[in-house]
Amino acid sequence: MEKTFLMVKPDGVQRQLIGEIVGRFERKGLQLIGAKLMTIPVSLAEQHYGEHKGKPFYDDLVSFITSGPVFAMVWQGENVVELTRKMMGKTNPKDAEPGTIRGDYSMFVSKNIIHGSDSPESANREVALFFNENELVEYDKLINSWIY
Ligand code: DGI
Repeated sequence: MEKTFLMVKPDGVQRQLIGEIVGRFERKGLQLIGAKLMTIPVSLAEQHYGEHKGKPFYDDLVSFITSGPVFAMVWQGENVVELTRKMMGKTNPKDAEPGTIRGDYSMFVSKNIIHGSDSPESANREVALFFNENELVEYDKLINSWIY
């Protein structure tokens, strides 16, 4: 089953949106297999956002993501990467549709409350960056026969 890395960013944690965001993915039918509240060290933030190094917003992005706790998660399901990107909405909340997480709860591109891997390849890379194998829990979700 496909996996993805999702993270409620420091603004989402401070705004008490963890439960709301987790609830949306649960109700969709996705399966949570790993989660932790953590403060990201600068070195991990730089690896995670390596593709943006050199861009004008890079330094602010690294300071923002390390500024307070995040809620890091691994979810699995069929096409979970594409599905969760759709549920998150566009990167800039001004373009994110109502009904999406960013569209419903955020106003500004650098405070867009959630991160989600944008391809199965980046999902594998990001899951491995944030989680050890022994932090991921494989289990049968009995309700799956009513979902798939
Ligand atoms: O995968 P996404 O988070 O949707 O988007 P991304 O990987 O292109 O960018 C990572 C984060 O960097 C994004 O969630 C918010 C921030 N960002 C992206 N583009 C801009 C930006 N921040 C500012 N201030 N300006 C930008 O143009």
